[in-house]
Amino acid sequence: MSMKQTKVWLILIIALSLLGLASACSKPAEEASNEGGPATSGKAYTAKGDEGTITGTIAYNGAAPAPKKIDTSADPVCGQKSPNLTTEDNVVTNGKLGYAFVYIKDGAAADGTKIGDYTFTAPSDAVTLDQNGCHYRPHVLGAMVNQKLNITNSDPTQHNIHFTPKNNPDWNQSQPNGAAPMTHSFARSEVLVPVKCNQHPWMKAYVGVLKHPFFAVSAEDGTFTIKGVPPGTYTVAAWHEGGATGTEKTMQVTVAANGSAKADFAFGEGTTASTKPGLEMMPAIEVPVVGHH
Ligand SMILES: [Cu+2]
Repeated sequence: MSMKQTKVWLILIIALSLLGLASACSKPAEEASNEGGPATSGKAYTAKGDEGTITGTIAYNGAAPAPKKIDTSADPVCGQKSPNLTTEDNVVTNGKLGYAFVYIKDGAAADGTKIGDYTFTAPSDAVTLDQNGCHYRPHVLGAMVNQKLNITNSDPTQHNIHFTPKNNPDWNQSQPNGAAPMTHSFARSEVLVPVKCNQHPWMKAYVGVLKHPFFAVSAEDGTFTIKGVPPGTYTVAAWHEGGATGTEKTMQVTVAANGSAKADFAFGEGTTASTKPGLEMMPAIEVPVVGHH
């Protein structure tokens, strides 16, 4: 083989192995699921008028860990405005759990189209996350991918809002007292994005971000309603914070045309997580909260 031929062969071999590497490294196609993917692919869903609802109640069995009083002495403004601030990770009233995030996790409409294969347009109305009394209001909220999140500071002190997502970029902004509202949005779905305040370490909130509008947060009496659901069979998930990543439970429901399906969940004593927990980090372990006074 001449020098020139060897060179050609070498270049060919290098080019071929690079090609092989490139295909091995390229990411697998985006799965048509509700979590993780961008909101672009799929066919637009148009309401047919036969949509139904999913309603339910979130129970908390047994004695829930009592809310703990928060020591806000690090910022006198907080102590003055919210002298009786307590933790909100277990808001239980008469055995019913508030601030559980409920959503359609998977499933398909009656015609077989997977819910993740549809695209839904985010509402033009923003959802608001208010920093008020040195805690977030609401404590848990839902938003669609690319829906505007309005962040307000209603306190006479500075806050620092810090989203710590896994599927979306980190976002960390100071908001002095009297500052104009800020807006943010998430380009990818994520259940759920933790929110914290770098100024007041006790401040915690969670934002559930989905590609579709089928989610709700349980009210103080544990109830929730998800409206406008295309008839079909779905996996509904309920997430409750606690431990490192929270606990998620799922169940199957079928929504008939113009029908209403029930999805009642229970957390607490004698219940086990039925699937991977939210935030997709830890095995499904319920971590007991200890040390309440
Ligand atoms: Cu703060």
